[in-house]
Amino acid sequence: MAETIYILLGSNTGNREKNLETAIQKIKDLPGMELTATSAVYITEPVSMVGENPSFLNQVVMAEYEYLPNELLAELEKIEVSMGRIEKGEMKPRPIDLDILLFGEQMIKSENLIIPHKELLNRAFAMIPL
Ligand code: PH2
Ligand code: MG
Ligand code: MG
Repeated sequence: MAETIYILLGSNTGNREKNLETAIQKIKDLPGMELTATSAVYITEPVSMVGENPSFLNQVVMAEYEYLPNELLAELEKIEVSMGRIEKGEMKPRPIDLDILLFGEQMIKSENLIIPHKELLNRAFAMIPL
């Protein structure tokens, strides 16, 4: 049975609008994924990042997804890498960051995945588009 999921997109290097569009297209093309809604695009101040950081564009997409949280995580990481993400650290500028905010009503705490996203309630750049 498909689950309703929400993914936060964030981009703060390169052509940020285009990065969001490209990432959304790649999300749409994933097996088992049916995109159902996209939020507005928000220009946001970088939060808890070090040094000079350009502002972010943030957006949330809603979808129906047929497979498992870990499979989604692996697919999103592949998209990040295909779009030029080098470092996984939180603090570096990135062409695209894809974070799973919610996965149905599931609560997950594994080594590589925490759902709901652990900072969700602290981050206006996620909560408002959500
Ligand atoms: N993501 C972060 C840290 N800080 N700030 C904004 N405005 N938008 C983000 O997406 C963001 C951030 C970690 O992934
Ligand atoms: Mg993030
Ligand atoms: Mg991330």
